[in-house]
Amino acid sequence: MNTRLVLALVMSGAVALTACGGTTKDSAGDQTGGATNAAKGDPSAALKEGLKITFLPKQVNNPYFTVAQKGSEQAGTAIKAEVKATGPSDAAASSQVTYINTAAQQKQDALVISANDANAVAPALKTARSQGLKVVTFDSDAAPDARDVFVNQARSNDIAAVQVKLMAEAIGASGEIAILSATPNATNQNAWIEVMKTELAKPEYAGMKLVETAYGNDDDQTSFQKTQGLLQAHPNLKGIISPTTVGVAAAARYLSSSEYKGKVKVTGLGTPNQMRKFVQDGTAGSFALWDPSKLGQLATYAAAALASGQITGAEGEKFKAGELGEYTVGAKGEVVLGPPTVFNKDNIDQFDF
Ligand code: RAM
Repeated sequence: MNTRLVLALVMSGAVALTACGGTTKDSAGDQTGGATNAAKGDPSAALKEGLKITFLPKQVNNPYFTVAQKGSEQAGTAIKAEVKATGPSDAAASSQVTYINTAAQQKQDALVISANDANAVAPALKTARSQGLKVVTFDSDAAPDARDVFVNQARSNDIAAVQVKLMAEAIGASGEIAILSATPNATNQNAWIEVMKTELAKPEYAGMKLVETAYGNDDDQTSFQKTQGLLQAHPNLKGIISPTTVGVAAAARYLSSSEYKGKVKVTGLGTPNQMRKFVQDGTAGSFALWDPSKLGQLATYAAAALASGQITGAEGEKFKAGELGEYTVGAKGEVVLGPPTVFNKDNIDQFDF
């Protein structure tokens, strides 16, 4: 798999090659963040066995998080930790609060969470941390003073830039485009959208005009309907960028059975397994993502390193993440998995997630 991943990354051409397992990577942060820990960890401290780790995704019925959960469980098995996955069925701002409280009450050692809202979860996270729980955000950050470490899937700038580039390639850098996002409060999508707007202001994208940003709330049906709404509201629409695996699959499904198939382009962040049929039927060309399983793994290793006292979340600390190699905590308590991968008809069959 690693060899094929290397090939695919090289073939993609759009991204640097560092995302494969087994390599050693350093990271530097680019999102808002800030580890509050002044104390340094003890790198020689042994990883504790029997750690209790709660895995809390934005929502449980999202295939992206199912894959991330598998990675978390895989890491848990490797380090003899008990990983318990739980979470809400919707990605609403405060839907995770009760799960955070429960993790603290159950005296879990660490919480690995993709936050639905940076601030709505913060008070519960702070209370949990004051009771000894270590908090790792992954995928979507919480307020920096409410967590120890943020494991980012890739640098926000890279994630945003690749999507604008793919759309420009799809529509000849000309025409109206829309964004179909997740929830309006999602830290990750909002960060990417801000950078996309900056990208779109560059001279090479002067022919592209962002006419609307819609929110499908990471709900399949809502995203499907919002796609229909965008197409009706903007008869000259040339493309939709959906920086969410739920949104991009719903948008592609709508387009694939509509008169717009192949005419209105779609790209964004999708899982290869959800997007395969739309690439094969010509609805979608290229799209991007990282391996959610590796993201779940890395976040869980970071949680274990924190709970074992190896790291505190301070910049420069290093920890081992099993087969993923060694990682360094960057500025603002951020650890970066690696650059995104671009998928298209030539490489999509090499991926199974
Ligand atoms: C959805 C979620 C997740 C995001 C991916 C790309 O599954 O919104 O947070 O990282 O899309």
